[in-house]
Amino acid sequence: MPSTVTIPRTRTRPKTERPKLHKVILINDDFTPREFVVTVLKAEFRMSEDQAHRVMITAHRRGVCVVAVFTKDVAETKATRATDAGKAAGYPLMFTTEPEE
Ligand code: TYC
Repeated sequence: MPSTVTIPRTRTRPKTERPKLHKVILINDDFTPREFVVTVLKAEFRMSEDQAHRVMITAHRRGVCVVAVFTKDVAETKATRATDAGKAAGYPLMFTTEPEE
């Protein structure tokens, strides 16, 4: 019978970490009409008129507003689609993403 005992030198960490969420951020500009911003927020982020108006007016007053948080892929796809909707209509509307702390 073998008389040695092997003790693992490294500890296995339980895999409970969730993927980091990423914020979609709406940036204010001086050219995109307010109503267009509201329309994009409703279409791309499934917001009600009321929610979309609140987010738009916050970005308008403060410069930026967090729209929502998603996994990295979803946040980037939605930010790109929403930015492209502005571009297609000739507006400089801009959505960016950043990881949550
Ligand atoms: N500032 C724009 C205007 O006065 C409206 C606007 C709001 C544009 C929010 C972008 O992210 C934005 N027409």
